Amino acid sequence: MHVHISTSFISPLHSSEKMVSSGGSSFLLGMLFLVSLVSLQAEAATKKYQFNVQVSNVSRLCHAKPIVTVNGMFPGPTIYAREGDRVVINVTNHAQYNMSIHWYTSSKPFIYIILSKYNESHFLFCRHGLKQYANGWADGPAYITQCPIKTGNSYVYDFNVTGQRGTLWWHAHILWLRATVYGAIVILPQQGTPYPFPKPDNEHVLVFGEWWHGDVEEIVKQGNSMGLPPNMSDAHTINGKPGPLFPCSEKHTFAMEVEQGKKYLLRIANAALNDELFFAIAGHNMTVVEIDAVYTKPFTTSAILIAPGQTTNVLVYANSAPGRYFMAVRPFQDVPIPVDNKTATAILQYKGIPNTVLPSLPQLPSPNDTAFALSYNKMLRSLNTPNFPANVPLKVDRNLFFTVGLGKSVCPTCINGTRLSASLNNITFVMPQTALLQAHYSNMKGVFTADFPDKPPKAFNYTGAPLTANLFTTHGTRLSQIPFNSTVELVIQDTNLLSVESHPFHLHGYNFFVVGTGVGNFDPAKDPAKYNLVDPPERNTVGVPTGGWSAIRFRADNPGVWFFHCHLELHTGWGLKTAFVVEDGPGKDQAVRPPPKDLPPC
Ligand SMILES: [Cu+2]
Repeated sequence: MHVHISTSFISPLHSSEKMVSSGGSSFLLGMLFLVSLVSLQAEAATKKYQFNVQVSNVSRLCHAKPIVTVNGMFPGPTIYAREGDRVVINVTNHAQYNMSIHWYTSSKPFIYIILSKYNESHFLFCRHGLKQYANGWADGPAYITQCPIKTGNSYVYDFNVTGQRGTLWWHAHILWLRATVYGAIVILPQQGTPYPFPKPDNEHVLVFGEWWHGDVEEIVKQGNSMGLPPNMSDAHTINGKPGPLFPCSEKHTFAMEVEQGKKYLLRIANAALNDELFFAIAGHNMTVVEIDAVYTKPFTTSAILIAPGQTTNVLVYANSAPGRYFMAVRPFQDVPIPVDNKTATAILQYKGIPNTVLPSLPQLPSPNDTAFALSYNKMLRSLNTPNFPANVPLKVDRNLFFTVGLGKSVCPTCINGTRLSASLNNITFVMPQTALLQAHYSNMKGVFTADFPDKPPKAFNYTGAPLTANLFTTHGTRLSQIPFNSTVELVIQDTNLLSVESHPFHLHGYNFFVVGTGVGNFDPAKDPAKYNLVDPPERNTVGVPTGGWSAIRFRADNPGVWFFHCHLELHTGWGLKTAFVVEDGPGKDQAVRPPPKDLPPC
């Protein structure tokens, strides 16, 4: 096996460097201790990790199966850093995969890993939501910013954590491998900088996921061969565990001990492949303080809604009667589309309470509770203080309007000769064979065209009666080109092609402000007057409401090629994606950096 060692692993950069390869709260305590030892050192540290991508046997729901893991852990290790740190992760791919699936059944945010095609396995990592300035080489989505890491090879993801603090996550970014290859990223505030909310006594990471009995890649392959959705998951999980409502799950239950009177910060990420989730804790409200690593105005709620790709930090006060309480997740799905509607649970347990006490279940919103979803999202506001301002672009240089729809594509081997697909502005995205960022950086012709239209080919009543005729989409690797530093407003409009549905859209390389959202058709004459341009939520993934629209704004000040896609793996795989080519700026550091020497070849 060839192992690539970057020179940065040989010559230490800082005395506070530490190679770390495990997660968990005990590790966090250890790291906090370590950091406290060097608290006099004002400069940023470098946090180094070794990620060995390897196959391990894991048992859930009475079935054992081999899964792809990082360092044999499921979920994978939590990455800990402080704002301002440099993070260096050497990813080595030991997994072997016989890949014969459509390679574009993959994608998503923070750290991603990729496995790929042509009977070879390749890995690629992408950090979800970390803003790599001019450094898309460390972003990770396969064939967007890099080619995959082949079996036996390594690649070093080297990036700085700037202007963000809170919780993000990382995941495989090829095929559906993020089903088991994911973990959290915890970004602590800079040394000596307090949280802008009451200091928690302790904190815990909760990552939600989905579990299938069978081999996920095989299940996806079956679905693709028929042109239909693959079987839905068999369970949801909290920290990889479905909880005691499922068979053989006594050992596979995440429990968190709390002490009466203390307060806890829960760092929550939704790593599920296809499900937006409600989360609630029996007997306890939650105070939302941060989303997608941006502080929010605190508000208290009995449940949260979190879409795949998103993260949410909440404060929980252990001030109920000492006992055992279920924490539970269940999907939100407000149209009649089949969904794995089973409830996964974990346990919040007061110190001293025996395990024999039966926990009570929380009251989750019902799965089709549209009103809860809309009102919850309206509560989200940026903190917008002098220290944490909301720099919303007030003037817009470029107005974009993208329709989101399902559709059909020709598939001679599929039932009826067609397969389900999805499109933006009626374009089903075709994945390239060369990474788009490489093609852009080296001016390679013939890989993509920069002519993605600013609006759909023709206007129609987007959210009227379901449209079931003329559903064939066009296909292309078409990107939207944006001049450096221009301000962009993008309205994402759901449509009733086959069915309306809620879509969580994720933009790489940027945070954006969700300045407006609504149900029905966006009205350019009336809706902008209702925008929140003062303290809108700032995030990297937005849930576009079912049969509605969301308007986002961002300043295109990060040059490179940045993936934009639905975070439902099913829809991404069907082509619900494109990318922005943000041009270089005039300044010396406003251009895409040269690629690292170890960038995997295609
Ligand atoms: Cu979608």
